[in-house]
Amino acid sequence: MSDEDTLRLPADPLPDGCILRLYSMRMCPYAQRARLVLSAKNIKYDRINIDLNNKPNWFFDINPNGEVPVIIHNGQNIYQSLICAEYVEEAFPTPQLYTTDPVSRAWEKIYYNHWNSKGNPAFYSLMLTGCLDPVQSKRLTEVLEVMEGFLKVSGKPYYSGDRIGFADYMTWPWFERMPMMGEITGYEMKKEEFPLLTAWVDRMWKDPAVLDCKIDKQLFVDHYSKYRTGKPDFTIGAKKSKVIDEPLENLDGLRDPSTRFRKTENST
Ligand SMILES: N[C@@H](CCC(=O)N[C@@H](CS)C(=O)NCC(=O)O)C(=O)O
Repeated sequence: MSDEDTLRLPADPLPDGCILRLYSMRMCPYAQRARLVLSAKNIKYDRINIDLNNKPNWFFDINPNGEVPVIIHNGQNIYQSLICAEYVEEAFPTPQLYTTDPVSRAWEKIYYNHWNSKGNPAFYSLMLTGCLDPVQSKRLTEVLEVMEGFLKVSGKPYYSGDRIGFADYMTWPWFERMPMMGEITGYEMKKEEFPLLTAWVDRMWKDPAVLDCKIDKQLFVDHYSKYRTGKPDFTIGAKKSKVIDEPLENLDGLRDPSTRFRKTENST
């Protein structure tokens, strides 16, 4: 079992050199947003993969939605991927990933918000059909056309301008999953239709943070094939499937707000 599959509590000491703790899940694109920003800033952190089919009760104390990513930094919990990523950007300002000019920064937000509000739902709706459903394919294509248009109008190589930055990292995880989408549904983001987006994807693949956070394509196919049948395996990629060593009842202390971030007597 790899260390990132050992369930450690929010208040447990960080491993040597780590600045914060990230609760994640290997295949999660939202957690990948946080990972990308942390990697781009060279921040050493303690990553812990949560088996979302077996969440310990205390996990709801650090995120009442029961979702990853969650960051624990200086005893504080931060959740929601965009908020986590912005938090990292603000708490660790160098290298700066957002553009400084207010207009450019506003447009970075417009770009990734478009993907977030329109692209994500279209992406998942098509993936869940498991085929080249014409309605859902068209829906995704329309979002990609807007994303292509953004690059065309700006004339820049990245959503963050002349260099890779915040908006690129917030959008990237779903584009990394496009080949998986092809395997599962037959959908293709064709170079002829999306030349600028295709060039952006090629450029993104050269970035060290993108490479650092890369997930094996076959793992994606295996994960989303199960996911779409309603039986996801959130421990996929772990060296063994049972990732929680400790009886769950020993981990319940943090349910009580007065013991928040403190270990129970039973926990190790
Ligand atoms: N809006 C949230 C979405 C996060 C999310 O949906 N994460 C998924 C994993 S990819 C999750 O934790 N799901 C909880 C579950 O399946 O029980 C964010 O941006 O952080």
